[in-house]
Amino acid sequence: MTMQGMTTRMAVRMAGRDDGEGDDLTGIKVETRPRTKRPPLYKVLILNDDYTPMEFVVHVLERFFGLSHAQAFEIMLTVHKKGLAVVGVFSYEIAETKVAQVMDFAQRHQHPLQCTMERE
Ligand code: TYC
Repeated sequence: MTMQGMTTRMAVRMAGRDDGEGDDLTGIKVETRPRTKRPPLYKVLILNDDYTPMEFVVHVLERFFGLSHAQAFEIMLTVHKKGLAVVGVFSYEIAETKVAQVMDFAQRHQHPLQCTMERE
């Protein structure tokens, strides 16, 4: 092996190959590039139906999504006219909790209001 070849190999080994991997000279790969994927987000949707009172939906949106009365009324009307609307975007756990809270609250009041989540 030539000296030039040796020098190049050592340089490559010590500096890595610019592929995000290092080498600690033991031959064991060392992660140098942080691989941080952001967790997926989930849309929480409210669906229209013919029976749930408008005021009940407005109350649900204020209570569980922290919306003002005006914002809640606007979203309720969108659902009423278009069939559904996104009421918020959350992590999986938060979205799941909101859906469960709304479904439980609607059921306890004997309204058929539906709330679901969908990956963004
Ligand atoms: N369509 C219902 C009515 O006329 C009102 C309503 C709005 C129901 C939004 C559900 O998610 C909903 N009483």
